[in-house]
Amino acid sequence: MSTPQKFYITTPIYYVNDRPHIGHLYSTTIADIVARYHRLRGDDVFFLTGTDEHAAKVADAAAERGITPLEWADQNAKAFQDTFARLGITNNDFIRTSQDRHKEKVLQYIRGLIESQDVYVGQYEGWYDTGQEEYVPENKANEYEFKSPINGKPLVRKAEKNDFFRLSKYQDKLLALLQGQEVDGRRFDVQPEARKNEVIARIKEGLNDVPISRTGSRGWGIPIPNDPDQTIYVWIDALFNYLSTVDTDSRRGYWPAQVHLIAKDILWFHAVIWPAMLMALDKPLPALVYAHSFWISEGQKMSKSLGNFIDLEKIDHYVATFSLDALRYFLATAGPMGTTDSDFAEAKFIDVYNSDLANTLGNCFSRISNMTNRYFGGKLPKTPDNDRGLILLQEHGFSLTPMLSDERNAKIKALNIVGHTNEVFASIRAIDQYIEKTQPFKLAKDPANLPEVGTILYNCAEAMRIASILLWPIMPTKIEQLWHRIGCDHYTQALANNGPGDLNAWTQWGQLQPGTPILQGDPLFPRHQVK
Ligand code: ME8
Repeated sequence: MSTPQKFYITTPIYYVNDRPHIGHLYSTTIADIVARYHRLRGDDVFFLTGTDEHAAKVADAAAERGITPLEWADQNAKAFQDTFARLGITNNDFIRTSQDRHKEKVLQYIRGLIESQDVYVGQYEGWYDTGQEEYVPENKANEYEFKSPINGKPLVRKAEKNDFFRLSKYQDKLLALLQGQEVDGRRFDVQPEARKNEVIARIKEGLNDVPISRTGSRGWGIPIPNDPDQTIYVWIDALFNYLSTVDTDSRRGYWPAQVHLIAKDILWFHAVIWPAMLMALDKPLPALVYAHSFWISEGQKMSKSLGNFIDLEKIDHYVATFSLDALRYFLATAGPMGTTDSDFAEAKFIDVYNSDLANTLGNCFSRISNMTNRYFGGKLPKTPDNDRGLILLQEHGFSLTPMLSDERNAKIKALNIVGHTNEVFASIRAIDQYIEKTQPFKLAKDPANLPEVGTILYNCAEAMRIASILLWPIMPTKIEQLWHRIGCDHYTQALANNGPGDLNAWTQWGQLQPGTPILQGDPLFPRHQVK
């Protein structure tokens, strides 16, 4: 066997000033789906998420409660960890920026930047967005009417002495990289295309050097060596998490990351400042930064005051009512990948649930298992000619096996999970059409037709098996239940504890053994009745 390919994917590390909400769960679930897909392929995956703790707003929130910043960070980091664990997220590590393993590495990187002559001491004055922990350029502050475009709170005028990183020096290299050129043996991409073009346009306006330290952080943050007044600017500290976590003897091979998955709000840091710092440190660049758009809720921007926040309580309501996998499916297929925001609305959720999960996937599997039980005593019948079975199904639009591997990998690589899922569902609909056309339920009335009915049912079960494998990364729990009912527990066993799958071998046609018991059981996705 060849050595598995390394695949490293990250989510943003989330601020611990508050508890997780649907936006955090969304990025982490998409990354989880991609990580699981790569494990299914047999890749050596490292999937990282975590928390960003040294923000001033964390210290503020702690002060309001009369506890230390670390105590507040501990509580919320635990809320993120528990939520992700409970919601089936398979991250390989959880980095907290307050951990020593991170802080030690950051100091090492800062020393590296100082040695590279790309850091100097300067004076900074400007408009600061405390919610986002970033300075807003003068022209933008004006445009935003001196309020945060994210949370509407007033921008704050700040002046301080800081250490600066010579970002301006990297302008030409960054432009060339984003325009698809190789620079000093490196490549780097930002997606979606429209977002990349926005970044390119902004770089062309000219890059200013950026502060990498802050004064007055009241002891919360990583102190700058030999300058106790200053701490490392929380954004610089945070970006380094991607590197610090894998900068150990056993993990170094994972760098550079294949994907940093983020949302559009934090693209500038990831598309410009991060690659420039990595070049200054002479490190390889991540292959792709993908910035998705935002969830809004019931047609409006999510906000606490409007009461339309999809918070942990609402998330739990969806999980309890529809199942965790249904929530994952909705996030994956109705979410804001690409450049448009998506509306999280209950009516839409129910619609997607009933039409795709209850009526298509669940119903198709029920038909197959019911007929197998009715006509063949619950044992998978024999088919005289496997290849002919596949051809028959393909004539009805089943298209999974021919495009497995390359085309599918290209889709996942481009994070086109919607396209991937649409194809799998088109193939499940093709199984349904094949049943409609061949009418095994009518044929079975004459015992002379049973061999033909057997062929049809075998083909359907086999097609469903292949489709189910491709859906596992999105709906692992339900698909493992389905596998149990078709005698495929060995997939579940292989994939347990983040173990590797063998996508290519598993998706070859004709592997279900005739005679295998096909279990009926309750519907995988019971239809949801709107009260
Ligand atoms: O920005 N829709 O942390 P953060 C979709 N600590 N995704 C959303 C969302 C929404 N409405 N709201 C938030 C930070 N997100 C920094 C990051 S990384 C080195 C440091 C998701 O807690 C999305 O991924 O504000 C967004 O980029 C991230 O949460 C911001 O999380």
